[in-house]
Amino acid sequence: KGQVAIVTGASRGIGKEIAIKLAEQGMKLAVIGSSEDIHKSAVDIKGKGFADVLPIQADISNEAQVKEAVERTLQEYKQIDLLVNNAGVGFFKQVDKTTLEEWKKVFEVNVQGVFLGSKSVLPHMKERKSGTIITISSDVARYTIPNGSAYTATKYAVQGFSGSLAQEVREYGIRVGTINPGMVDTYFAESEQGLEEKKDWLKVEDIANAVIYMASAPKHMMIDEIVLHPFVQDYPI
Ligand code: NJP
Repeated sequence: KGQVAIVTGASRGIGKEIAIKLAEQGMKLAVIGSSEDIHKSAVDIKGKGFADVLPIQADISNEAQVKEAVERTLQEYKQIDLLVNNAGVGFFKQVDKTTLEEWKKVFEVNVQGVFLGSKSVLPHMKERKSGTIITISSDVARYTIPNGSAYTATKYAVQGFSGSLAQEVREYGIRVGTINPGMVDTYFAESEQGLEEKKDWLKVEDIANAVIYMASAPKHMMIDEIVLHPFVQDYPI
């Protein structure tokens, strides 16, 4: 209670639900999104009875904007206990049909964004000798899928990044983990939420509950990774 979380990519989908569940736990929030929708999302969350929601419109792949977002959060709340690196994009195409711009974009948001978000909160967390960084990765970080080379590559990268960071910051009492979902019913990859064909997929609440479980682990316990997928999804691991 009274702790502070930053959730990236909270304009909709998984990130918005994570923010709501963290607020239910009594946390104060800074929510980040690159579009104006982040302001509407913050209004929705406040409408559920949670006052401390600071919307910040920032592109997670832009170093200056991410730095400013973290500074604004510290000005407002004086501390940051949890960073949830959730913002992500994806597209699914054959390699020879993928443009360099598409390749760069998915790496900028999914990998550079996780790097910049983490880098920006670390000096503060190191100073306090406390903090948690959770990244929403993907179950495709554990196997491969056709037409998903760029997206899959970003999630393998995030997995490597988080593992290394976890070892690096353990001496500061900072915990780092990933949550690796299978298919989740969101707006991901230009989709819509609530489509009939996605009725058996994971719900945003499932991922948000995993974040709560990981973030509230007792001090003596470290949860490195949570993998979850729809019961109906093939499990080629
Ligand atoms: O996607 P979606 P999800 N800077 O499209 C924001 C992973 N995942 O909730 O920028 C800052 O509904 C965007 O806001 P805005 C996935 O890889 C998903 O499913 O304002 N924010 C929106 O809030 C990703 O890491 C599935 O438009 C940026 C959010 O990101 C995470 O789950 C499966 C941004 C995207 O919401 C959340 O994705 C899986 C930027 N540059 C992993 N660009 C799945 N859905 O099936 C975008 O394994 N955002």
